[in-house]
Amino acid sequence: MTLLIDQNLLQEQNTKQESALNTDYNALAEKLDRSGIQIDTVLEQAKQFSVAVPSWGVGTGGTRFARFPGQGEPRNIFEKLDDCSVIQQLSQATPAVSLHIPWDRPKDPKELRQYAEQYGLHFDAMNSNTFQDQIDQDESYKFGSLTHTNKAVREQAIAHNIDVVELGQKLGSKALTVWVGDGSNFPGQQHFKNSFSHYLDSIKTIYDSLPDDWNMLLEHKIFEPAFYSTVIQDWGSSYLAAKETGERCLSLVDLGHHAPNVNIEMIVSRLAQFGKLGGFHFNDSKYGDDDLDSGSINPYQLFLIFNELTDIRAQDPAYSPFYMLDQSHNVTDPIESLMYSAAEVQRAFVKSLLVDRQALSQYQEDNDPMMAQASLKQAYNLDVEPILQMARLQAGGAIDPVSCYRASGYRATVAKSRPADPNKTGSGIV
Ligand code: LRH
Ligand code: MN
Repeated sequence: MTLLIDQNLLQEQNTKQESALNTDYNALAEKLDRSGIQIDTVLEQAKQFSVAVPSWGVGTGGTRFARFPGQGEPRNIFEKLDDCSVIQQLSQATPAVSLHIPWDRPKDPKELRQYAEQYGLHFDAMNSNTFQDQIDQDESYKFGSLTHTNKAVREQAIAHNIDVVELGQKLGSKALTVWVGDGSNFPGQQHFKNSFSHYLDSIKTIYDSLPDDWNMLLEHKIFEPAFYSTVIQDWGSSYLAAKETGERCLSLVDLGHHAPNVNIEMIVSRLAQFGKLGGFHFNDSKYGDDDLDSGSINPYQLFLIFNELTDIRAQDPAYSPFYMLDQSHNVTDPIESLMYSAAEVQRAFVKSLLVDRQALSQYQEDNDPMMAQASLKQAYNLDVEPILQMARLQAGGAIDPVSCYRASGYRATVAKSRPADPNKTGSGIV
């Protein structure tokens, strides 16, 4: 396995922190034991947990106003995978990378697959892109793609998605995520029923091309780039489309794609109850689709979402949705943000394992709201950092990924080997 961070430095860093970790871990073990919880069983589940990294997340993100590229920006998919390998080496929770096509289209898929495998990386869900026009494109997506009034545009968008699936098969991926920005900016501009019917026909055609062991994930979003109506604007439209399309067509929940204060954990419960919860794009937000670091604004919501997922898995242990980060790192080092965010998602998962579900359901049956919410808070208020650190240490990662990464000087190294392209400031998410 190729490792870009010097293993000796990693060990040195861990050795400095190991005795403190053992003290904290044993103290937590004793505390959990008093509640009848074996810390090692939780540790094993923490070690099994993983969340995919978005290829587009290792470059500096921006907004429509500006993008301020950082040092050593990855200039192609290979350099993006180099950075993803560092995230995995130190966090040991991100072995999968989610690609976006055409941004990451390789000349030789076999070469790209081998390049990833040298780092122990594999490819998660593929993302198609019919929200931007490519230079050599015949039809424009200005007024939509899979829902466009013009059949030729819809067919072009369908063909692109089928092409992404064929590429994904060569790369070992097992899912296609379809997010379209299709919608309108003015009342009257778009016929709601006709546009949704076009969407259903287009998605069905793509679904019929899907390999039998693949899933299709439909991603809803309340607004942007359309600012009056969006064809797949919420979980309701996504669920209806997934239900109409087929068994392996599921809904994907991007946390930032909801109006402020929407109860996302309840949407998670609803979609799962009807067998249509396929995956997540984890991030955080305060206003719009801010794509901020997971758990950075509302970590309790992230915990409540995993509380629902762990409750679902209590009934169906085989249930395993696609977990991906989908963030835009405008002011931090993307590698640091992705390592930290992967740990925050893992933290929410681990805390959800510590909820006394028997007691909780009894308080719910007895209509005892104080004790019901207190039983959730009891788990949420536990500091599970020693379990996350021990999971990384035992898997060969860093007890403290960010400080180890900074000590490695990796960013300074790639800043030299990847001279900045002065013309690539501009704006936009990547
Ligand atoms: C849309 C979205 C979608 C991706 C894009 C990069 O806002 O969440 O998942 O295709 O971001
Ligand atoms: Mn997303």
